[in-house]
Amino acid sequence: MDYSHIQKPELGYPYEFTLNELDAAQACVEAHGFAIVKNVLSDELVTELQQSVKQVIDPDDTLGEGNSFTHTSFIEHSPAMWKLFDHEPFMRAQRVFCQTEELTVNRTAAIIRNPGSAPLSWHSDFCGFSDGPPTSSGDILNRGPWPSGLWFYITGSHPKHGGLAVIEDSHVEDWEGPEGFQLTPDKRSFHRIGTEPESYVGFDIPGLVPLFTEPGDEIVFASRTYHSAFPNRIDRVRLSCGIGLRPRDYPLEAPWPLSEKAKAFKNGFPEHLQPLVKDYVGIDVEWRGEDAMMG
Ligand SMILES: O=C(O)CCC(=O)C(=O)O
Ligand SMILES: [Fe+2]
Repeated sequence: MDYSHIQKPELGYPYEFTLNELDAAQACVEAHGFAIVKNVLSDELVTELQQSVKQVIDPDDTLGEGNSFTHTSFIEHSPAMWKLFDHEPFMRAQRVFCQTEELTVNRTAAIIRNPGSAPLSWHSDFCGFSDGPPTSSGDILNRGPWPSGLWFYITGSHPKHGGLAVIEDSHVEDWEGPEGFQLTPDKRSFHRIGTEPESYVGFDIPGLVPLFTEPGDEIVFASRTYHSAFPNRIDRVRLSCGIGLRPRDYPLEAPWPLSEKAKAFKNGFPEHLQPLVKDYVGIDVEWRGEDAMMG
């Protein structure tokens, strides 16, 4: 399927904002579950991040056509990403979106989607739909009210280029799925009514908003917002990266030990930025809670 015909939608409300309109952007995230902030990164930072994502994930360009890779602790490997914390426009925006002055790094990622790569299935990153004990790293890191999406699509977000799509108004607690669909039993995705309860892949959904951004723009979405990515159908690699932040005073304990790499990252972080990583717990994507083992 080719998605190059999809046009940027006119919604009944503004959802693109400048750095001088951060409160309005946050109001849009609260009302509709997402917003775009234009020109958060300088061209220089965009170029450095593009180079860093390639260098960390696929330095020899061997990932191969049609393939994707997600790095789940990117900041531990990318000094280029550290520069964002000294970029005041970025910090100012994150304080608004996390609704606090005191932030800590929660989790970070970088993704390469090569030409020919497949669409992503629809999902919410939120892992707090059930109250049980944690079973995976997401259950620890994605259970709070902070934004799940604080992303930079540093080669741009477009439907033909593996861009992001969200479902407007899907961020609220009692959301039941798009019209004609129902949530999967774990509520992390949805499927067409009358079909198997498997995460849906496709872009024919009521409420879908394809996001169009330039490389320096930030895409913000709320904790529960359902989202997906289009396939990359152009001859250019899609690169993205993001820093998830959370309020520093939110109690969060990780059951996994801090890896050597995470320790080195924290120790090597500049002195004046140490408060931002003091409570960083790293991530162990292999970690499984006891319930997961029994189940
Ligand atoms: O690849 C994308 O554009 C989105 C990635 C995503 O939603 C995720 O990693 O949870
Ligand atoms: Fe996601």
